[in-house]
Amino acid sequence: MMKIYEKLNDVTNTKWNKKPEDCTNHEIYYAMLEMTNKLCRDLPKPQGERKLYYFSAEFLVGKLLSNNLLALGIFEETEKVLESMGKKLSEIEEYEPEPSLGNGGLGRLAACFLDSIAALGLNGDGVGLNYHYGLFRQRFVNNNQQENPDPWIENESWLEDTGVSFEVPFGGFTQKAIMKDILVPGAGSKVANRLHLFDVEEPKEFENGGIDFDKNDISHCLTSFLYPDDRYEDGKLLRVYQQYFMVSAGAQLILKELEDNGFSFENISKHVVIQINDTHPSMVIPELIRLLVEKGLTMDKAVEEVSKTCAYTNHTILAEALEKWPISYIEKVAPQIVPIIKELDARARKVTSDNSVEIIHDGWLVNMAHMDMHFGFSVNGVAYLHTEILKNTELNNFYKLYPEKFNNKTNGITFRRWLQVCNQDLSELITEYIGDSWKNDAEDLKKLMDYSEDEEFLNKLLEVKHKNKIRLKEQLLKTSGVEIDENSIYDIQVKRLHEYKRQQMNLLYVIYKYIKIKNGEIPKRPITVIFGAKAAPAYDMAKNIIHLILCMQSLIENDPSVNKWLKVVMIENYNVTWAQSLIPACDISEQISLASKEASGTGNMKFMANGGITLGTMDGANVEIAQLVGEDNIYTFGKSSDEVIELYKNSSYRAVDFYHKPELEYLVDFIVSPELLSIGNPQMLSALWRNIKYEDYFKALLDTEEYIKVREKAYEDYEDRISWAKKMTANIANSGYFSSDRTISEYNKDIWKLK
Ligand code: 26V
Repeated sequence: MMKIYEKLNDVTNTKWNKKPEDCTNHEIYYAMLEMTNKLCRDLPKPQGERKLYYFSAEFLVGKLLSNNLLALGIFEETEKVLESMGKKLSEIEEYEPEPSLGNGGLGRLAACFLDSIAALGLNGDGVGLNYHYGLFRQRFVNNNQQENPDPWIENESWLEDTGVSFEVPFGGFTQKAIMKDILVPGAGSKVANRLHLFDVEEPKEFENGGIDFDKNDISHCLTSFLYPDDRYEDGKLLRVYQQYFMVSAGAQLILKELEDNGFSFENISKHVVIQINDTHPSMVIPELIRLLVEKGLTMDKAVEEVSKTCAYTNHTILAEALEKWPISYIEKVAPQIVPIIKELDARARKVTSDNSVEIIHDGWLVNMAHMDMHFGFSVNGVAYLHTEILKNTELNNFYKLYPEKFNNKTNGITFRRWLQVCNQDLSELITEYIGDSWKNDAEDLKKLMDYSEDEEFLNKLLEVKHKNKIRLKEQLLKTSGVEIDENSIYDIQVKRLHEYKRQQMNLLYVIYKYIKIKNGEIPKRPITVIFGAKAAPAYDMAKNIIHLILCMQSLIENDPSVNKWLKVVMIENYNVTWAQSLIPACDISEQISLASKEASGTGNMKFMANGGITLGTMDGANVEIAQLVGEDNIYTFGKSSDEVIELYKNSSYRAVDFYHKPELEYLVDFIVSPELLSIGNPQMLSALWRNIKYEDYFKALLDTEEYIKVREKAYEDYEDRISWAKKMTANIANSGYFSSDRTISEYNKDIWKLK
């Protein structure tokens, strides 16, 4: 026993001269924050001659209180102590602000990885930036997305001052980088790692307004927002400032720690491994070379060592995300690394005469991923299919040059947050039947298959799902006044808004169903279609899609002939906290990207582990889900990735031909129907309509017909509750493969080689 009450009492007594039971929930939150952070601080750092630095522009850590209590092994005891005072942990946690330090899957993956690295007791820290206002807070105004600052740093927070800082040399001025830490306790390992977030000394304060600001005010605004609007040059330059700031401070930290440990810089690759998460941190390669040369290494030696230190993860094949920066920008931000990038380009040109793999294109454009692949020792994709596509098509020229560098690491999620914390009832049910070894090894969830025909278990499983659906209903009612029916099917698509993810195709189904119901074809059971998504502020088509979701929500809500049977709910400001209530309540998980475009997906894994049944294309990790659960336990549809790749190669997809099919035309045209035009913005709706009809770059219409059929079939199957519960069981039982503990063990075995 930890004597939690005494520890809490110490804090509340010192802080406010009160007993815990006399504190408000808000006070208890601060007291628990202080108590928990102290317990984390008391944990030793993992030992080892070799250390991982996970560099990432995003760490979407979510709320940390429950997670950290669980890692410290005091979650249940704390709950009991709070209960004895008439308090609930979930209510106290409402006072914890969620840091929005990420955009979506890439950032959440980094957070799951930190959790697993610590749980496995591995010596590895995260390196990133301390954005004060996050991505943005989303509000809906007139059926449109409005972006506001999303502050999360209070006087008392998980951030710790370290007293450590570095000078980052920008062209024309230096900027001090202050290092703040968030502690990362490992579940069961009794050690804690750190997430190092670098910050400027005097960050600008934003009031409640929008997210526009003076992008030239680098020294105050560098860490204001993640991904400032980069339509214009000042925004693009600010991105480069952010990236260089992060990697220069991170590289200096690495050298400081080498020195503190008495290791020689010559041996850096023996003691350090850097994982470059997407291309945002790629400048760490030239920066580290520069610093090592400053320390006395020859250029040859520095290049050789850094190449044995850095490993690159690719998270997407979408061209827009594979960063290329004009060398003139780098010249302005960090002129000292330009000669090194040129040197690396020259060296790469000696390896091959193939210009397609050059680092500097046409003498002016730096391809960050190319630098990573030439001067890193590992290149990995994030799901089996994605890695195959990288090897065989997108990065084939690099694969031919360096086949030994390529490897797959299928993504994973931490079951601690995504099952134990977010779905306590399901966790208890699982433990009641198979014991709790699954908490240490998620593969043990397989034991649940022994109960896949056990009606008592299956009924209990359905009851748990129902309870979670009621909980979500109550939360929605409280936060937004929207009322949903717990006996309806909860069909959920939550993820970044992007045309390739095809939220617009989901909407075409909603339109289909709306028209059917209007025509008197009532479904067997009401359907609740839930969306959650943020659109990048400069991505107009994504905003048009959000607009259509909100207009459909309003149209249906106000139509008494339909609203008993169909409901659309768009979650405002979807984030990790929302995900933790939505995922346990989900019946059907929409994973409907255009095949070949979703590198992996990780939401798909979270839904699976919580008994949501996937309705999806054979894309990303869906392919692996399908393989694990078997065809009876997933609904798949759509053209294969090979077929889609072929369509792009031949430019042979014509949206308008699909549009003219009688099954589709009336659905697409509904976007500009009088009903919708009277609710929404005609320009936005017509732009979306025109885009789908004439362009549809991500081929939503290609799979719509089949999608509608399969979705109808899933709804029909749902009515046989016991056989549905069997599908749920197969999904939960086979989800263990997607534990990020497994993913991290593979990274360690194949790439990092720590311990
Ligand atoms: C793209 C963009 C585009 C708009 C402006 C800001 C911005 C920032 C970053 C990116 C890169 C997106 C890369 C990404 O998030 N990939 C996702 O990575 C997940 C983790 O591996 C994976 O599960 C998802 O399939 C993949 O889309």
